Amino acid sequence: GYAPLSDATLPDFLAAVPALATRLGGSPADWRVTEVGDGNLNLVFLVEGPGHDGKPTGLCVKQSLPYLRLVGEGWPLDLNRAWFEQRAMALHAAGAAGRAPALLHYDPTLYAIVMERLSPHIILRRGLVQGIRYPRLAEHVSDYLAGTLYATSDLALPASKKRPLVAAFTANDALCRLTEDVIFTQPYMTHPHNRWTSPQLDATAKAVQADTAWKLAASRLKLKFMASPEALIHGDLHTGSIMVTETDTRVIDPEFAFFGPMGFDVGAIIGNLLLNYLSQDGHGTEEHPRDAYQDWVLQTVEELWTLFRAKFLHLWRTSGEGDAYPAALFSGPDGTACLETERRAYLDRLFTDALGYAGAKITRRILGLAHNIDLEKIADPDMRALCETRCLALARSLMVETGRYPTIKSVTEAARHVRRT
Ligand code: SR1
Ligand code: MG
Repeated sequence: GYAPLSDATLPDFLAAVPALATRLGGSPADWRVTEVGDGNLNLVFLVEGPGHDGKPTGLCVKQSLPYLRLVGEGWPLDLNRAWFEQRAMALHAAGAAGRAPALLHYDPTLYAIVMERLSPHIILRRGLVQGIRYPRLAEHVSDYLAGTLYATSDLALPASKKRPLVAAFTANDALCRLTEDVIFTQPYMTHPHNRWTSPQLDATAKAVQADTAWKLAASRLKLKFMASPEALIHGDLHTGSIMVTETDTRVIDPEFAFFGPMGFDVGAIIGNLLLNYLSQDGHGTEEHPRDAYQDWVLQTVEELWTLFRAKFLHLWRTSGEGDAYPAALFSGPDGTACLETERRAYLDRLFTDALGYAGAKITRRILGLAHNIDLEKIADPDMRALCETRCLALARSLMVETGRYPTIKSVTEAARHVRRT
């Protein structure tokens, strides 16, 4: 039966899987286990063994807890999220090989996933807060987004293959409802889960609750999230779900995966980068200003969207085998031109969705339950409140004033403008 693993019980679990025991090398007594989970939901263990060829080898084991770790046992949460995560890892690996840790084993009784240990990678959000540049981040994240979203969409998959997948992931109801509540609903109302760290935001939070245009925008985005099975999305692609070195980038933690709107993933990463950009004023000092770093963050936002768009279009032009847009209807020069126009319009719509979701992701990190170190690590409460207020201004505009943003440059310009306010 299920029981949470511990430093003491993990070696026996791994020893029972020959491929894992061989990979770690030595005997269970030689394996060093550390619980390192600092996320909101699960247990995460790193295991180090002597290796089978004299080279020390590590594994990472992630196990569902029957409750939300951030809150405790009072908030039960479906254990089966681990099943959705490992299934999404396998399906996404087909579209974006090498952009996630290798999946090594899944135990359905313990709801435990064993994967490659990433080293010396760190969580992207931590690197961004320290002001570290990742020159290949935009290239790698756009590979992941274009590869995973295209490969699981109706543009690439025949309906008879996609529909059973949509049905399987519909059962990830618990995590979808969590997102619907904590991202699209609670931040816009008085709710016991909400908190904000700066009392200076009290009036702003009240104003948000009275802002019908903002609440409508959040609800429109929520509806699209609930009712648009466009592709198998990661579902939680913030900067804490990406591990990096200066040359490598891996996406982790797709436990919120389900068939939803592609813009939700694209917007999640853009929103988190914009939030980081606006938080940097709380991390720079006179001796070590962050202005040049902030330029790099915005440049990364621009590159990420531009590369994603180009890669997605390339995949569609070169490998469309799905049932949408049947080739037989678009033959001849007219058909080809018409389909190309439609592809660009499709990406324009995805862009608008992504910006709305970027705004929603920013808002929830300031007024909702789960917050980010980007803002929380700012020691000066007035500076933190100023950064948060700027973030909220940008977030509202992205969600409500959708017509103001025809290009990604217009978004980064708006972020620069908000920073000057
Ligand atoms: C209770 S909210 C917890 C949050 O942590 C995860 O990373 C998701 O973003 C979720 O919304
Ligand atoms: Mg996570």
